[in-house]
Amino acid sequence: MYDPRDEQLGRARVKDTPELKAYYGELARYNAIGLWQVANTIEPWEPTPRSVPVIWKYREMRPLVLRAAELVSPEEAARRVVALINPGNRDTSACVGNLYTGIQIMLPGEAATAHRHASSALRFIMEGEGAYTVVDGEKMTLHARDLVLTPNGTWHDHGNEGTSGPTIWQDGLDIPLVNVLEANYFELYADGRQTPSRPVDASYAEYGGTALLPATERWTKPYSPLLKYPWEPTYEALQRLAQRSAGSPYDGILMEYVNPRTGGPIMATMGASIQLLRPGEHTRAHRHIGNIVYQCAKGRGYSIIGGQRFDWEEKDIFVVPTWYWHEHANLSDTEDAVLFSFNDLPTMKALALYREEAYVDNGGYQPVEARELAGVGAV
Ligand code: 1HN
Repeated sequence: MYDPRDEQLGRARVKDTPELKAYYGELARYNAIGLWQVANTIEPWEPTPRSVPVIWKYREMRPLVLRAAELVSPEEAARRVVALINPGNRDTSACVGNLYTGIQIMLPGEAATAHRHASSALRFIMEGEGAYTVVDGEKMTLHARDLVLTPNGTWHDHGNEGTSGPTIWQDGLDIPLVNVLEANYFELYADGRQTPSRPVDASYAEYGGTALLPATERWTKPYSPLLKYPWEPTYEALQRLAQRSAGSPYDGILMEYVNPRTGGPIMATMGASIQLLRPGEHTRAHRHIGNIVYQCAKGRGYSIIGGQRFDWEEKDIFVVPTWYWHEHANLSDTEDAVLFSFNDLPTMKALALYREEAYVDNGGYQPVEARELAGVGAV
């Protein structure tokens, strides 16, 4: 793409001539190019995400997810998931950057077989009762708004033992990242499904205490020993902090799900957060390196992402691509709004790529572009 800054000394400015064209042809025979042919593209002036902001309204997606359960069995599909694809990332199946997300449905009596892979996964439960996930022999019961981890290399299978209806959850994975790094593998569990070898919800019993850890255990794996972060204590912690703290000007009351052993992110490649916007709160805009996938856990509001307004309500999923200006607003004057999110910040920080900037113009708020559609038909 033409950028007037590329006219400067120090940028590649070679004009095509017949001799150069012939020379490029000759280089190509030796699997080579002139660097100046691509230099300005591979050294962008600033991050140029291929992903665009998108919202998936649960009101629209839920009937499609229910339809998947009529059309395809978990046996046929292996994982019956409606994957949410960013129009800029169709080739990698990413929802934003190198993150993947999808909506998985499990009907009463159904189960999906155990497997493992190099990519890490998390799940944020959207609705339903009676489903479970088994991760490395630990069976976890799933309830609305629980966060459950399936770290890199752990065996995992799911099922629904309830009788009341489907359980639906959001899956989040780093699969596009692991694939771009060409580090993925996939293995099927020999016995189809795992026989639990630990008590139900054991990791929460051991590691879910408030600032208490088992004294005799030494956890050495590179991910959180706590595999389930139930909703009730999470929401209580958020509300307690909201009563005491002014919060962040860009994020309101923001709390990170952490590995209780290290205080660091839950997994090596992905982090997760929960944030509360108080009634009427409208945060200031900022931008940073790192992609974020949000699910509205409670309330209603809107986010302005790259100058576009996206209105959200419970269970809507939306994405903020890296380096996009973003700000959030709670539309209610009486109720809290809560956003769950997961991100690739641990990857960006581990690679020393993280940086952030505040939006300074216009009092810290982006001007909003007029537009008719927020997400509908955007893919
Ligand atoms: C996977 O293993 C699950 O285990 C869900 O439920 C979604 C998307 C891509 C690759 C692996 C699961 C997935 C996935």
